[in-house]
Amino acid sequence: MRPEEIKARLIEEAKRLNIDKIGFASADPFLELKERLIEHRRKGYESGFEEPDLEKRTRPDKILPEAKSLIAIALAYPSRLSNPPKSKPGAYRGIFCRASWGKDYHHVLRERLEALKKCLLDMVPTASAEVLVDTGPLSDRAVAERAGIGWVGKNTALITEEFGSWVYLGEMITDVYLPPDTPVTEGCGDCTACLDACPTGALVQPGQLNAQACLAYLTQTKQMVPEPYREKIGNRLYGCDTCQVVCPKNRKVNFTHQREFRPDPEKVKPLLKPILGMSNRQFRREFGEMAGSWRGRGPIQRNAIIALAHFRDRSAVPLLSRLLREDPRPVIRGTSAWALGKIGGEDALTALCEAEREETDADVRREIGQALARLRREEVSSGSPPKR
Ligand code: B12
Ligand code: SF4
Ligand code: SF4
Repeated sequence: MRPEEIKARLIEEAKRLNIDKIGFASADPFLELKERLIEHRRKGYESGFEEPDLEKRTRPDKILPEAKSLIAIALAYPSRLSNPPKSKPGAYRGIFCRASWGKDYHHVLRERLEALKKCLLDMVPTASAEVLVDTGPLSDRAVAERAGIGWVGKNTALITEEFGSWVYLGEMITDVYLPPDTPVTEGCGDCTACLDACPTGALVQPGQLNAQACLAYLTQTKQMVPEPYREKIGNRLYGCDTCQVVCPKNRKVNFTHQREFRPDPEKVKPLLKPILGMSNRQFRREFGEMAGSWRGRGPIQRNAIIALAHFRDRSAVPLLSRLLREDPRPVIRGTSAWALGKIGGEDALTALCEAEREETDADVRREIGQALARLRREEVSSGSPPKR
């Protein structure tokens, strides 16, 4: 078969598979990206979730010898909840980012790409092909950009004309030559809405992100969130959508045709307090299908505590006091101490004083000390006599 025919057949198959966008590119090394990645590492902007081998990240032939072409795909996901649950006093909720709504996209895109690969192998039985979604070494955005799926915006997201940046990306590397598509020339123009809206200044310059300061990253770490970022996390349980929500290219964009990504409002905006009582097994049963569960319950529970502090939820004080006293995980105890210091009140103060006597972990003790100091400062400035 001629390369044009193979390509046309793949495009047809992609339509049948309900793939929203498909593009083709050469598998040449990503030389410009390599320079950026070196600079990125030098400045300490990596998240640590990226493939560490920069050769692998920029050379498709390091993954598939004789690589000739890249086939990029995009699947659109929803951006709005049609029936969001309401927050009530004492029944506050957190939020999972949109990239975690519905079924884990890794499985969905992988299935579609495997079906596309089968179609390719039916046409060229001697072909080799490798499917990658997110966890592979290549930059999915750089591949999609080269294949004409969209352009990379100042918020670093790959933006498509039809679906904005609300798309997941994946690709196939193959040793079959396929005629490449042309990259999109559209761009952001004078707009700077994402740079202005980012709560932490993580977008250090147009198109460049310091992942260490990005809330999407910080919600996924397993250790204590550094103090200056805790308040900024707000009620985010996983990920951050701010720089995409403000993007004019996403205005009125809400595609719900991919059934797998339709959100269950109770799961993507869950009540905070029940999350804190969940065992590993309960957590997996409740959230295991979502992409946002990949780090386990620890980070989500830590973020739920931060969210309760954000809402200054006094009704959560007994629960937070119990976690501070009894939870075996120092991160949960330390974050609870911080939250009690934020929420304040007589009961929070009592719980912190008791924990100060019992706690042995140095980091948790530091959090307790800082929380107590904050509450005592507030007592002094409000004029009430110090109680302990
Ligand atoms: C590590 C990682 C993260 C890290 C770091 C993100 C980042 N921007 O670097 C963290 C945890 C913060 C993260 C967050 C998110 N992620 Co993420 N993440 C990845 C992962 C695994 C690697 C990305 C990477 O290598 N980053 C390092 C940078 C340097 O590489 P890059 O972003 O691919 O590079 C492009 C641009 O940044 C730009 N660039 C880089 N440096 C410079 C410098 C200058 C001067 C300029 C102009 C441009 C520029 O050029 C590259 C393209 O040519 C990819 C999957 C993959 N294998 O590619 C998903 C991926 C990028 N993530 C994705 C998503 C959905 C998200 C979130 C939206 C999730 C959320 N709601 O919380 C946020 C978005 C945050 C943001 N503004 O980027 C999608 C993006 C889809 C899209 N439409 O763009 C991907 C592609 C996963 C997928 N397969 O769908 N992510
Ligand atoms: S995801 Fe959030 S914290 Fe990260 S760059 Fe975008 S707005 Fe900033
Ligand atoms: S908000 Fe504006 S600058 Fe940022 S990505 Fe969207 S169009 Fe580009």
